[in-house]
Amino acid sequence: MHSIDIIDTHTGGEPTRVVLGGFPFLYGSSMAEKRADLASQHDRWRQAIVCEPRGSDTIVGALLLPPQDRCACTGVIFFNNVGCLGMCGHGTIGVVRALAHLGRIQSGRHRIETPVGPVDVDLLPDGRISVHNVESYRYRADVTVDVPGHGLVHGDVAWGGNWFFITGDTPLPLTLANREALCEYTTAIRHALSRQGIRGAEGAEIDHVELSTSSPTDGVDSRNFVLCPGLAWDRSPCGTGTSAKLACLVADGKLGTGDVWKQEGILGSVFEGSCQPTRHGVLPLVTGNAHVIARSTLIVQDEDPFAWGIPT
Ligand code: PYC
Repeated sequence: MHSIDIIDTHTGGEPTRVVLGGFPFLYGSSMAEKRADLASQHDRWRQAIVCEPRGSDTIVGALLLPPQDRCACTGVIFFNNVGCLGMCGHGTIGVVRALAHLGRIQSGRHRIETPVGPVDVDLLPDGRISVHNVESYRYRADVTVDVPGHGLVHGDVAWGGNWFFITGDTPLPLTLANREALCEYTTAIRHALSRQGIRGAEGAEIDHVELSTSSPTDGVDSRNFVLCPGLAWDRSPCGTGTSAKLACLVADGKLGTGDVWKQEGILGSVFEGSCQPTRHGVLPLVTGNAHVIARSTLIVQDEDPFAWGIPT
């Protein structure tokens, strides 16, 4: 039998399952190497933690690990129902909330090591959490993809810690009532990108699709709908998706240094984004909030036919 200690949080409705202990030792001298070890040797643990019957397609796991750099407060590897992620904005906000709940960090700046590099975070005096995300950039502008049943769809390919195809072309308003149709549409885009060989830098798969429109909400700049790699939609405004969007706005001259961009998801939760330009893109700052919703122990019993979860 195995016991895994967890804290569940949600960030604007999007769940993060923070794993505190009980996971096998991972080999590697960086979070990227440890993530590779997790994926090749311990994938059933990922599945046991986030997939049914203990989890769901929407849960992102955040495995806390001792950092390599002693200035960092933790290392983390994010994963979901189908595999590991590079970075996760809502998940980082959830991790900070969990660490604060445990009394491991106080208000102020902290560093977290991720597989795509170190990320600084601020636990603000008002309780909100800011993530200084990895450098984000637009890789290709105005790309056309032919989506069966929908025709030509135009968008940008951008990096925000994960790869995104971002488009303003949407057959329906971005509302909760339309979520199933929006999932079908973005899934069709995802498959068309793959079939047509449209990829990120160094041939990376584009595994997030972001629909982005103006917002009907006063004071909010934009509303998005993000399809995640496991084909679940992000309940939050997506931290890495917001970062990728900021990079595109700056590349188009639509956002200046220090301007605040308010980004909502279809549940109405809002992230505030701003950024500093760099030679290749931008350094995004994404601010949001998260809440602790459970602290528990997952049990994995050998005699359970679904001990290691149900694959998505
Ligand atoms: O907030 O970056 C994010 C994210 C990625 C996948 C789900 N949420």
